[in-house]
Amino acid sequence: MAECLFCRIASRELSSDLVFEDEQLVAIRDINPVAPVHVLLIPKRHVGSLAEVAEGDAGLLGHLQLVASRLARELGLDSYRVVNNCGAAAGQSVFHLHYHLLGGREFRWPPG
Ligand code: DGP
Repeated sequence: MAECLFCRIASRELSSDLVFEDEQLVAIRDINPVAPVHVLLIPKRHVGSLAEVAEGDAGLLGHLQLVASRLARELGLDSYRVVNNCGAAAGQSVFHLHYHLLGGREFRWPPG
């Protein structure tokens, strides 16, 4: 989607602090980090949110978690959190599916 911020970042039209890229996704540093490590995993194909995925997206969703696990290991994290905010009331502010990989500090449960 031409006007979607994360589509423009994923296509490299807009610059970002890129951590990883493959044919399906980019991983970038969050512009407003809430932990010492705060990476966003963003699929290149536009999907608005987790509420919009279909059966055919199972491979992409699995790949996102596999890359999150691999990046966490490469970034030296042994404890970390992988978060998806789905919908405005849950904190989603960019309506292009993404996962937050957060680490480098302690996290409380339940989240606020
Ligand atoms: P969420 O609120 O779950 O939709 O997460 C969106 C995240 O995206 C939020 O942590 C801030 C981050 N973000 C917003 N705009 C930009 C940007 O232009 N560049 C980067 N790197 N991150 C952004």
